[in-house]
Amino acid sequence: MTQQAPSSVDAVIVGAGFGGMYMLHRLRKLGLSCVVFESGTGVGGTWYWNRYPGARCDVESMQYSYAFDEDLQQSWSWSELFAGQPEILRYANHVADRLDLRRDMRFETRVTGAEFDAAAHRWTVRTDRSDVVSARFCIMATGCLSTARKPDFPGMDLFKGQTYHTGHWPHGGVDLSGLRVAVIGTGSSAIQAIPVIAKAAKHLTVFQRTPNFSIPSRNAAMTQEYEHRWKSNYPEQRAAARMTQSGILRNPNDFSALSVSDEERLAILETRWQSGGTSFMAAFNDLVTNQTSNDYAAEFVRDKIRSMVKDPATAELLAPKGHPIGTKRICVDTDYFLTYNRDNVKLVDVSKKPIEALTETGLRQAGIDYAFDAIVFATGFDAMTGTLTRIDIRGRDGETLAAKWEAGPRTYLGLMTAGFPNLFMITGPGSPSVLSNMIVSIEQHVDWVTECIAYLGARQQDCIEANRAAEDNWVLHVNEVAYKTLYPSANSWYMGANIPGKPRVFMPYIGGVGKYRETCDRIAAEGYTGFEISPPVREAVAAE
Ligand code: N01
Repeated sequence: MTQQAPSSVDAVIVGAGFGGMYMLHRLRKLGLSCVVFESGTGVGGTWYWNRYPGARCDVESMQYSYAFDEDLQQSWSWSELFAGQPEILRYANHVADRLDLRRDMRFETRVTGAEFDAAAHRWTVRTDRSDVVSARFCIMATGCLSTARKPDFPGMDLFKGQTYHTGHWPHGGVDLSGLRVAVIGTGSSAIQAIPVIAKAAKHLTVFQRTPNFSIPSRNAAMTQEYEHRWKSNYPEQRAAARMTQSGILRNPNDFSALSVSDEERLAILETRWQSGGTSFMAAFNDLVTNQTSNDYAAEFVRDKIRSMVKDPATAELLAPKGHPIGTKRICVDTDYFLTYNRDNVKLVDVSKKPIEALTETGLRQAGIDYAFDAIVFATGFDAMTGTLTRIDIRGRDGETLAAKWEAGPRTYLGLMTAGFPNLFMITGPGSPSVLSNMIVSIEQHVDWVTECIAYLGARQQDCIEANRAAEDNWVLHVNEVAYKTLYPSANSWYMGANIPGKPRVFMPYIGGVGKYRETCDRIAAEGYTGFEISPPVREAVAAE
């Protein structure tokens, strides 16, 4: 049974993923009363929802884990280099037990609205269980990829078989054995799911609109030696990771792909390919800024695809040509391309002839009727803004967040947005977020928010709000930095391109985790430059 929420708290936290969990822990330590609302039945966020076959993190587990608690990081052991979803979810539950987090969490409860009362300096937060909670702070730990999206093909309700979305996979698992299965989409989720589904299904048809670059993960069982190498100086390694570009220690080479001979370039790319994972993109320092350098790396991967996939026509379809490598989220896989050598797997190109409709028995594309028992939508998310703008958030003067962000998200540091005092975002648009190791960025944001709230408390101040001019400058800066790279040239979800009608704006901050942290720390040390801080309402009235 989900307990009734308290009617008044210091802070409402929305979401019980890694962001919401750590936020609750920090604010409790500060002595604040909190309630966390979570629409799922348990903690874990992304790792609670994304239970599709093959789901696994593509950042190494020794790095994709909380760093704030030395006992926790020393005592927890990962079984593989890249943990699978079930293990990461066990870890999230372990942390929730260890810190006794669930007593302040209300599950199966979705926040539907939050309204700021400028006269009282308080938020009124409403849920779909009719809770009405008054709070001084409202913290959106809602995740960047939490609103799953299905295309609206005609006949969506006609299909009589089973349909699934990778981001809302049934908790009991799905038995696809012996079935004719369709997967729509070839992003990170599909690239992980397809090899596993292919092994179970009688036949698998993959509908691909855009091929993606993918690097083998080279996942393996964790060895004691490797674990010890990390744990013997964990705090130092974590500190070093915090100052990198991506929040991941991955030995970046600090020279251009154009500064070496053809042979050396190939050898370096081959070494990165063999060691596996996203560190491939750290082979040279200009892969996402110089088109020629990028072309070398992209062609290298295309050649690998051609060498792995036996049918030349299928290989050519799988070899991405329309965007620079890395400008859509680089994928990491286990046997993805080799899966297309199986007799029971077929690739269908829908780039020029889109899926026309779902039918009672399957789907229609290019005038052909395909019959399936199950259709898997691996079609992604309304990323970064979708979850926030679906909540009826009303700031000062009743302005809604959805209206304010109509032409694209506007934030100061990805932490706050002007007109919405005491509303914080964890890894919001305008922060490194999805371009980084999410746990590193979550910890940085939670720490910053906690220290900011402590600062207000220590000075008997009540309210903090981003200043519009500072926000305008930050939005400008986020754009300037993005347009120095090749990223905006791709039709990616970073640009909102996967959602019809979504403004084309590069949403995350690409300036780097380390530099961004320094900026946030400097702004806090200067007394929160670019923010307006105000005293409690009674004092403010008395001073007038
Ligand atoms: O979603 P996506 P995802 N007809 O948006 C296609 C993180 N993640 O769930 O590219 C046909 O990347 C769409 O085609 P196109 C990671 O950050 C992390 O896979 O728009 N196809 C695309 O191929 C990742 O980037 C991990 O042309 C349609 C696919 O669906 C993010 O989540 C694992 C279509 C959607 O790909 C999202 O990944 C998994 C249509 N109408 C995910 N509509 C790890 O850490 C959409 N598509 C490992």
